[in-house]
This record gives sequence, C-alpha cells and structure tokens, in this order.
Amino acid sequence: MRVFPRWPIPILKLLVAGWMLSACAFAPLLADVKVAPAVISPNADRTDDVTHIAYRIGRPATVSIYFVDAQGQRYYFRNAQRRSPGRYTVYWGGVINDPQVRVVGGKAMLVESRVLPDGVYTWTVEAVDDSGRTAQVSGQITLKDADASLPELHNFTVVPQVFRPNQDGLRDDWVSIAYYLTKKAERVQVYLKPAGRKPNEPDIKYPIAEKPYATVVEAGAAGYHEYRYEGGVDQGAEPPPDGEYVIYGEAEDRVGNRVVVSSTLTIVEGGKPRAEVAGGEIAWRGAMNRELSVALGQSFCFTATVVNIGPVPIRTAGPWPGQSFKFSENYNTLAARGGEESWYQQAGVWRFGVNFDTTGVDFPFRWAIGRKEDLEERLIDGRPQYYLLPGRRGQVFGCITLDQKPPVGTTFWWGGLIHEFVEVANNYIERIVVAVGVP
Ligand SMILES: [Ca+2]
Ligand SMILES: [Ca+2]
Repeated sequence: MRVFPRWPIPILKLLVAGWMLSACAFAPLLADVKVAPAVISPNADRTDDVTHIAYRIGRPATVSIYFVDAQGQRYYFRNAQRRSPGRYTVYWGGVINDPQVRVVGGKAMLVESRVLPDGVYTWTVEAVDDSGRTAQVSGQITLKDADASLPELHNFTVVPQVFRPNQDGLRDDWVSIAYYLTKKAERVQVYLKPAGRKPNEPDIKYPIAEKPYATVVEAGAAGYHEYRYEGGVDQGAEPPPDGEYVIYGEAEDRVGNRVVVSSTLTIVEGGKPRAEVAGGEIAWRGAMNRELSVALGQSFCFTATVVNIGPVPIRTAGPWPGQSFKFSENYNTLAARGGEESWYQQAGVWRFGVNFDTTGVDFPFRWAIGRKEDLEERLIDGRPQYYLLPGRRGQVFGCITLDQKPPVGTTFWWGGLIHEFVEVANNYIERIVVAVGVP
C-alpha cells in the first residue's frame, strides 16, 4: 500500500493551482501532434486498421479532429469537444460520427457513423482556447481497402402497430418485427423508447431480446430476420406502460459502420390478466359438509362469482351461465351440437370450469366468466368478443345432469379458472364429494 504525505487540503489545492498556472503559462495551446501510420486499411483484418492520433493541450480548449477529402468535404471525428490541459491519444479507424439521414426503399435510415471511402484525406487537429485563439496542425492520411459498406436494415416492419399485450389470444397479443440485414453485423439491437420524451424525463429503453422464431439465419447474419415480441407478458412480466413508443433497430458492423431505423408502436390495454373466484367459494346447491347426494338422472348446480383482479380486460366466451351439461357432454360436443363456434377452446379465453377426478377431457364443463350483462361486448375483426373489465365481477351458474353413472373411482369434483392454452389460473377450488345414488 502506498502512503501519501498527509498535507492539509488547502495547501494541496494551492500546490496544484500553482502547478497548473505554471504549466499554462509555458505550454503552447496545441503541441506534439502525431498521426501514424499515414496509410490505413480500415477493414477489420487486423492489419493497419487504425491510425494513432496523439496531441497535447496546454490550456483549457475545445478540440476538433476532422478530415477533408479531395472534393473539399469536411468530416468530423471530434467536433468542438471540451478538453482540459494534458496529453491525449486516440485511435482512428476511418470512422466518422456525422449522422446523416438516407432514404432507402422509401424509408428513412439514420447513418450514425460510417467508415470513409478509399482516398487521400487531409487531417486536422484544431484547438480553440477560451479567448478564441486557435491552433491547428494538419497532415495527410490515405485510406485503402476501407470497408465502407453499411449494415443496412431494409424493410424494417412492425406489425401490428397498435399492440394490446394482454394475452387475450387475439392477433394483437404480439408484434412481429422484421428486417432484411444487408451485411453481417457485429451487433443488432431492437428496442422501444417512449415517444415524445421531454428533456427532464429519464431515457428509458426497453430492449427486445433477440428471439427469432421464423428466422433461418443466425443473429447478426446477413438476411431476413423476424422476431416476436409479446411485451414480456409471456414471461409473466408487465409490459411497458400504455402509450406511444418508437421502436428502433440498430446495426453495427466490426469496422464501426452503424445505422438506425425506426417505426412506431402504440401500446393499449397492456398487462398480465388475472382473475379469481371471489372468496375461493363455489356454492354447490344442496351440499352438506362438502358432500352432495345426487340420484342418477338428476342434476346438481352451482353458483360462483369471478372477479377481474388484474389491470386489463379479460376475454371470455360461452357457453353462457345457466347452461346445463349432461355428464356425457362437454363444451366441445355442445359446440358441435348447435352451439357457437366460440365454445370450442380458444387461445387466450378465460372460462370457469368444473372438473372431476376421472375426467377424460380436462374441465369438460365450462362457462363464460360472467353473464352477458356483466361483460363488455366489443366487435373485433367483425366478431363480437366479450370482456370482463378490470375490477368487475361476473356471475357464473350452471348445472350438470348425471345422465349416466360417472366412472368407478369418481369421488371429487371441483371448480377452476382456465386461461385457455395458457394455464389453469386457479385449480381445485371448493372440492366436494358427489355421491351418486340410484333412484
Ligand atoms: Ca486492414
Ligand atoms: Ca391482445
């Protein structure tokens, strides 16, 4: 461990100030400028890919480093950046950070940085001090075999652009993001940012993990890429808050050519759907001490209340409360026998189900999680859809007629909330024994 002399802070400050004053008084504004080698080939083949720029600043100044081509066009590598006195070195691989917008296939593409094409350039290191005095040093540098081709993202598309990540199973549950990458990239990033951010608001970035599902080429390889974004709801997370977003695609190659493209995305009614059976209670009519005696050919009935306890509307479908099932039926056979098409299982729909322990079809008896009057009807793609809104309660009731004797070993019956093709959100609710008697 090194031990520093423990001098009082004010004396230290005086010493430092004194040293800086003397340094400022004698040092030239700009000195020791060196750019070597004078010929580079910025193509990431590890041979002469970069030149080494060194300079010394004698007093506080803004520093620019730029290159001028044969046509007199100036390209900045550093543009008026504040520097305190000292020695500086930086590598330059032919890249200039001079953002420009180009139009490719009718769409805007921002070229954030790029490698200059082959040619002879005049380099200049320039320093301007606080009183406006300027010092500059220039020389020549040649670029050959420069890799100036850009990793362009063509046809960057986001479909749909209004996104409802709420797992209701409709087409707006996920966004497909697609692009054609023209050149192998070192790094491709796709992310969302809130649109219209004010300067005092934090710069929030929601990265979209590269999870290509229909892509035949590797991440970063030239070719067509498509990925699927479900707002994180598929991972059990809440999606970004509802609002307007800009969705960016950014590609950078090994030499430092970097392009950014963008599109827009609106998030509406995003969130993880959650519902529960109120109080975890199902009222089985006529049950005593969790036991029910039902004669063969007779029915048993229940009522329950489902509550939307999540942030988003929950989609449901019939059969509607009040529907009676025969034991020999299920929601599929009802649908086939004059029911509605929507009574078959549908991804994203929530239904209340009744199950028993020897079942062949899981939860064969299913009902909507509310009466039509408990729900909001919406016309989506020309079809009515029914939603239980956040905070709302739906009444569910129905009967099952024992038209045949349940299989041997059937003892327990229970209710559940099913989020179809996703999960059984609540299972084994209010389990009872149903004893079947012979009349
Ligand atoms: Ca090279
Ligand atoms: Ca949706």
